[in-house]
Amino acid sequence: MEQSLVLVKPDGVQRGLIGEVITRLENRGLRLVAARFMWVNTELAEKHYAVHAGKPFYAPLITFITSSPVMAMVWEGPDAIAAIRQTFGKTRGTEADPGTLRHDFALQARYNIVHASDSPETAAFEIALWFKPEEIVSWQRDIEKWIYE
Ligand code: 3AN
Repeated sequence: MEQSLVLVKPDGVQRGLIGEVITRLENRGLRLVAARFMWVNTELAEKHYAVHAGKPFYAPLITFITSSPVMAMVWEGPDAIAAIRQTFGKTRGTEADPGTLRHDFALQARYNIVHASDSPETAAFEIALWFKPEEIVSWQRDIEKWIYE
């Protein structure tokens, strides 16, 4: 099983899209294993986006992610990282495939509703940054026997 950090970012929270994001991931067959609704402080924001330090969009990105609460979650499932990124679509709303969350709800790059880990290495780093090991819930959905081969 693969795990991914998922954030419903300030724009998604303010637009009332937490339920939409969760519904899409539940419908896909993925399993929620951790969740926390929270304000992000600058220290956490800078650690999370450290790979983007120095890029032109870095400072506004830190301001944005700390501007309103976020819904932080960990989702799990077979090929969860690829599945979630496919469900969310490309970074920029106008480049995201029709039917993806970002296509359906976003236009540009910064205000793109969600974050999802982009590799197993990134996922391990991000999950450890956002959650304590004891906050990850180990469980199974009974329906999974009809979804996971
Ligand atoms: P993704 O969230 O699709 O993995 P990343 O990791 O490349 O995208 O970028 C992290 C975040 O930085 C994006 N979610 C978005 O909020 C912001 N971002 C990325 N590229 C741009 C850009 N060209 N202009 C403004 N914000 C950007």
